[in-house]
Amino acid sequence: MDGFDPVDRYERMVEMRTFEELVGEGVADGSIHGEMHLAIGQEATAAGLEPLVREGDAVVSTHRPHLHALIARVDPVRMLGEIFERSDGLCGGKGGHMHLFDPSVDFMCTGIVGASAPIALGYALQRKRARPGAVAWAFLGDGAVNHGTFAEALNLAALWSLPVVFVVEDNGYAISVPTTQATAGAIHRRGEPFGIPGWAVDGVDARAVYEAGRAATDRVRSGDGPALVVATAYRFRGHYEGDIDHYRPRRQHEETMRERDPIARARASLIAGGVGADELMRREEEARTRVRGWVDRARAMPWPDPADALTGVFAEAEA
Ligand SMILES: Cc1ncc(C[n+]2csc(CCOP(=O)(O)OP(=O)(O)O)c2C)c(N)n1
Repeated sequence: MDGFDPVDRYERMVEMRTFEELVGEGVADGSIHGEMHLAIGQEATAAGLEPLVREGDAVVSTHRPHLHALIARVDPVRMLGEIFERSDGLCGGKGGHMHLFDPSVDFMCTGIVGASAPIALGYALQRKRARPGAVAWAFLGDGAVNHGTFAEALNLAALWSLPVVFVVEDNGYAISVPTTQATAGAIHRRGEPFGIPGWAVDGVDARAVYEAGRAATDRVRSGDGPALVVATAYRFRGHYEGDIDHYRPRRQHEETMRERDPIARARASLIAGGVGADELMRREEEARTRVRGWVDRARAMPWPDPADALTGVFAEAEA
């Protein structure tokens, strides 16, 4: 898909939010175990970049990976199968939501904060050598930019002129620590000493994200080296499902969610631009129905066989 179609992007954001909400329901009803990190509030970054992600690219994500996996064209049903711990999930139900791995589209994620950047360099090096024009996308949170790995990755990516797009999603917090209390300077300028240009963009505005992403990918795909995009948004849910979230005063939190809701914002702008409310409602309903169908199919997948517990894991090699 090329170009930016605002109604289509709106529908995709509704799909993304529904995906995250239904996964949240799976946590609440006890179907999903372990820590769960949702990206509700951050949809415009993924949806804005999606038209720029091409077949042959690689995408490396974080502990908050679902929307990145969707734009990397990971099969949503197999992803949900993994999240719901089923044997037909991407990794046989053994990885769970933070360990999604799909070699068929070169998507992976990692729960190690700061690791996505150096890992993406490997994918980028392979692309530079064997797939000109393809890029590796490295997604990071604001918390990750203060890890040494980020500076190391910027340095090597610039030195080797690797085709990598670093995308930092600044959602305001690293767990309970506000970005403002942990991070000096402007994140999008972190690449400057290495000659890497950066774009700072409102991550609640899908079109703005698309425009910045297009400028960044134009550079990277033409072989001029890496680029950095920093998208600022607001994390609606706690750091993980169940986080008591004592660090965000309730009234301020509610207000910020109202102001920084990418879906409400896109809807208002579409209506102001003359798109009919009926058309949007139809699109919303279609998106929700589609995601409910994915979740139903994933929940209907079989459970892993206990006899297979040791296959495909390190214990197998040790046995
Ligand atoms: C190397 C490492 N240190 C600490 C943690 C624990 N941890 C998990 S998520 C997280 C915060 C990450 O914040 P950020 O990068 O801003 O991403 P966000 O959760 O906001 O999406 C931390 C400290 C970890 N997983 N890995």
